[in-house]
Order: sequence, then C-alpha cells, then structure tokens
Amino acid sequence: MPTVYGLRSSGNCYKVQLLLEMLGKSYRWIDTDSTRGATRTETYLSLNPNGKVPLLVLDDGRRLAESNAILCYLAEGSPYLPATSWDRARTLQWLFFEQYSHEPYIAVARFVRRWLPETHERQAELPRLHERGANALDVMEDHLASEAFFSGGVFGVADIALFAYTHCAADGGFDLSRWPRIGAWLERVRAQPGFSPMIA
Ligand SMILES: N[C@@H](CCC(=O)N[C@@H](CS)C(=O)NCC(=O)O)C(=O)O
Repeated sequence: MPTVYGLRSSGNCYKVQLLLEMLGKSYRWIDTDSTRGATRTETYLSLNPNGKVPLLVLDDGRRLAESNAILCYLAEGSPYLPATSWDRARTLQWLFFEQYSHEPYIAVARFVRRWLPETHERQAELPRLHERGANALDVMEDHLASEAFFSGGVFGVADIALFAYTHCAADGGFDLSRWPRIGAWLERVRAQPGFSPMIA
C-alpha cells in the first residue's frame, strides 16, 4: 500500500488523492502541513530534499516527488494514461502546461488571497497573476472548443492535473463564468466514476 505525504488543501496533493480514489487503490495519507513548516524538517527533507508535498513512498522505500510524475506512475496501465505515443505526448503537453503556465499563476493567486494577510507585500503580485492565469484559462477554453478532455481526447491524468487548481480558481479571484467551456468541463470531471472532492 503506497503512502502519500500531503496537505489536503493543496491542489498538487489533491491530484494524487483524486487519482487514487478513481483507481480504487488503498493508500496511507500522512498529513504534512507545508504552511506550518512540516516539509522543512530534517526528517522530511531526508525523504524529499526539495521540501515539498506531495510525496509518494512505496512499500519497498522508493520515493517519488512532483505531483504530475506521481500521476503518470500511478496511472500506468489504467485508462487514465493513454497507451499510444501521440496521445500520451498530448497528455504530457498539458501536464507541462499545467506546471509552467497555469499553476504558477492560478495556484499562487489562491495562496496569496487565502493564506497571506491582506497587508502582505505579495498582494501586489495579484494583477500579474490574474493576467497570466487568465491567459492559461483562455488556452484551455480554446482547446475545449474541439475536444471534451485534455488527456488525448478522453478523461485522464491531464484532466486531473488541470482540475486541481482550476476548480478552485475563484479562491484566487478568477471569475470562472468568463470561461463557459471550462465550466462544462469541470462538471464532466465531477461526473467521472470515483470522483472525490478536495477536502479544503
Ligand atoms: N511542482 C511541485 C510543486 C509542489 C508544491 O509546490 N507543493 C507545495 C504545496 S502546494 C509545498 O509543498 N510547499 C512547501 C514549500 O515550498 O516549502 C508538484 O507539482 O508536486
């Protein structure tokens, strides 16, 4: 049974929780509150020197960090990771997009608005985060004009990765009614068998 070190309110950790629930796999969850320094202790750094959650630990002691790498590992052989090289590469395209063009704006805006005091200097980042985050949502909206999902045309790991911070983008100050196809896609994700909501 794998062990996940994670923070329930983190979208990156929720990705792993959601996939494990959809796969119907048993797992141990160790609450690790990165907002209170739990990822910076000597013990945790010996598990993940990068000091971040989520972290997957297998029974034989092997450890895997980076949420989207964990998704790919856990989804291998399931319908959530395409088997053909083209559809798998298209899925990877969206996983990399999520980490470079989406999460750094949409998740960070959520962090600034929900976890930092209103007087914190990082509140000044919000206009730029909103501009870049809106660009990412435009790109997703455009894709959804011709395809129903992001993982090679069907539901899979790229949808899970993008769902994690898109569904709670309002926490960061994004008005999702601007992107109606994204709204419909969020509902299609929620309708997938085994879907479980983020515990925040
Ligand atoms: N690229 C990483 C990002 C992980 C990440 O940023 N985790 C945050 C919580 S959402 C964290 O552990 N932050 C603690 C820290 O940086 O000290 C992934 O996708 O797993």
